[in-house]
Amino acid sequence: MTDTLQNAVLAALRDPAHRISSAWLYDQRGSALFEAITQLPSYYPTRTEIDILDTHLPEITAAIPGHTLVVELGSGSSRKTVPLLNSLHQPAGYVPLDISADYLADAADGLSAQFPGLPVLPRVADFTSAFDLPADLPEHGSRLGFFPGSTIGNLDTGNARDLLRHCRMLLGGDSRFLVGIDLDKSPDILIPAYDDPEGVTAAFNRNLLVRINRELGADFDPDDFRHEARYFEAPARIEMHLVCERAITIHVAGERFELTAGESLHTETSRKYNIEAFSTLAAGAGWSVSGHWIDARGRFAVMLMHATPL
Ligand code: AVI
Repeated sequence: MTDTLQNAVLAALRDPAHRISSAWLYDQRGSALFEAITQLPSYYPTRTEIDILDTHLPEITAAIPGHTLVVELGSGSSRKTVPLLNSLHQPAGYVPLDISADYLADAADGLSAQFPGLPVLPRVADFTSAFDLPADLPEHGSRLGFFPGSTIGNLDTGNARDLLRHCRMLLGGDSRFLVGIDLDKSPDILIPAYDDPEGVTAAFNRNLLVRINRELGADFDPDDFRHEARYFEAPARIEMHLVCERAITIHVAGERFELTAGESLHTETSRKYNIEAFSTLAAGAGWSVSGHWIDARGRFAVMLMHATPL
């Protein structure tokens, strides 16, 4: 991820692909809009993953040793973390990692209140570059990485492999990794999930434009862009774009850019895996799949992996 919004926007506008990391979608309003997306009837991933965990957690956690330290990437919603911690046998501690210090502090406080006596050790981390675990963790004992939500799908293949490998190194030889992935499916289901009739995903995407005007003093009209969700087959993915409705000029940070009608900013990729493709990716990063659980409609999978020698 580029270090500042200004550098990311300038790099995206200079490059003909106009691609910007989806991490910039998540300011305070963007995070609230994403929360609203997870409640939409057409956005199936969140509730499908929760259903899978609700149904299968006893079976999943039976394969995980007691006294394991849980490291969650994304310090997620307690709707997923609480049942996991409840289902594990005497977890040794909980380490939530998140890019937002505020969100992290709230998540950590909430968890501490619900699990008195459980060591909770939050840590700010950006998954698009190398990150560390807190220094004062117990040296011994097994570790469980938890990366729900199919957020791994927002990384391109190389970055996803790097992240899996980095987690393998941080978590160590006696570790497991529980990862949620969204499965490839018909565009008839995927497109409405990323372009809902209520317009919440459109607002989430266009919030980036509002941000650019507000934070970088740019002067264009966000209404000149429309939200578009595009499905591609190989590799299977949804791309979110902000498409220019007419030719416009953007002034930002002392530079001037001309965009023609139909040109778009590519703001997010959301990979849709199948079990085999994800297992192969993970195998190249030191993880072997020991089990996977899929909902009855075959939409989403929770993958349990164990560390293999690097
Ligand atoms: C966070 N991430 C897994 C979401 C996804 O489905 O790729 C982000 C999102 N973008 C639009 N809707 C949801």
